[in-house]
Amino acid sequence: MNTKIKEAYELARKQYAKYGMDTDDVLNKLKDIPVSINCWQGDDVGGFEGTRDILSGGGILSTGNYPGKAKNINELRSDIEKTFSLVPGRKRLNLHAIYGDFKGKVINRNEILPEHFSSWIDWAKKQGIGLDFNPTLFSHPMADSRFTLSSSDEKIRKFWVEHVKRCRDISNYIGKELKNRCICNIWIPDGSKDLTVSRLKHREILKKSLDEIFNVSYPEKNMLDSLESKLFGIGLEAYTVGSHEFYLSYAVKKDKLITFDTGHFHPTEIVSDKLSAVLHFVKGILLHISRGVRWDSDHVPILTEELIAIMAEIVRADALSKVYIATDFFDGSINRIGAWVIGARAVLKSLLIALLEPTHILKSYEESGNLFARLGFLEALKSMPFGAVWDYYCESMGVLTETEWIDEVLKYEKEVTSKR
Ligand code: RNT
Ligand code: ZN
Repeated sequence: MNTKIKEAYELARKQYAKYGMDTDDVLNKLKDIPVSINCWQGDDVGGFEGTRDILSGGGILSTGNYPGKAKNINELRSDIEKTFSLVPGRKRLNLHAIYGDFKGKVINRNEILPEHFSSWIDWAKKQGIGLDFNPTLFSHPMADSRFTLSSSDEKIRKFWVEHVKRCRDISNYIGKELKNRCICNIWIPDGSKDLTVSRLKHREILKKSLDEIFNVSYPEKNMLDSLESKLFGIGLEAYTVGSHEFYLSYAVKKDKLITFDTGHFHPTEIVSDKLSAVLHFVKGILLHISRGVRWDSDHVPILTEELIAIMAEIVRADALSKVYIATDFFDGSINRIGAWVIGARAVLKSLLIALLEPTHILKSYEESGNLFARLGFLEALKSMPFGAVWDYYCESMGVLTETEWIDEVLKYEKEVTSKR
């Protein structure tokens, strides 16, 4: 252990102890909180179906053409392993259906099977991690109309119902094989660009499709379902079928998880305040941590005030067992492994800050009506030495500290990704 890091940690430890916080305890907790990292940052949401070049449309668009992106399953796994080595603590991998190991065959979405994911399961076992899953209802000719599960064309609707059913079955298989519950998150790109008259009709069709899909139930120890809403997307400016109110109502009624993607609300709306509002009514919350810049742009998460506020809300509500933390970003304009590491580490740093908060002191000020003191203490916490705790955590987990990891990514770029 680097002595400077150790010394700085000892000083920080004393400072936090003054406010009743045990940093060793906090780090012990932090290392067991899993973060599900999205596989699709590695190849701009491309996948391995091998039937198309680059995605557009469907509401998903990764911009940038930085060289070296993973072109096959081995390259993607190697990049994920490099990323994981630079992120301390428990990781999971969040897969999309298009990332199956199809071995060069063209397998349509309504034909995918658990066996297409068995090499991912073997890989996950080796890594000692859990997997999460997502049906892919975009970037496909059957999604060109921009209506999938809510389509009034029965052929299209049935096709997608079948796809999602199979994805739930695959999720169940993954959870069972890994003995580690898999969350299956459903997001659809349905909606339209301009004023839509049959708003109710499409929502009724979506409800019917979901009811059909959830007709089959799986053991909760293997899998849980989550539903992800959105306000708008490219080509969905006027109407999104799966809106926040729609899915929240459905999730409450059918005891499903609700997914909050931090980029899926009005730019001034914040997810941190939604957690405590819905927590008592839903089975759980899946977070998609992303950073929207002016819109749902899926930029790399960084240590923003809102990200810290989200984690603080989870910790203050003692809701770590009901809130599942996942990332959802894709930036193809910078080194993709660097992007992954920045995003994942920002999530962990914000969690660390939240866990280090002496909430009992803030609460006592609040309860005694001492509101200037509450605000003053919140301000004081911003300059507490969490960085020293973070560096110590990285070192003790055998992971490079801040700035050091940058050189490691540059080295990997020189030796591996630049040669692709
Ligand atoms: C789209 C949703 C969704 C996707 C991934 C690829 O707006 O955020 O979660 O980003 O499924
Ligand atoms: Zn998302």
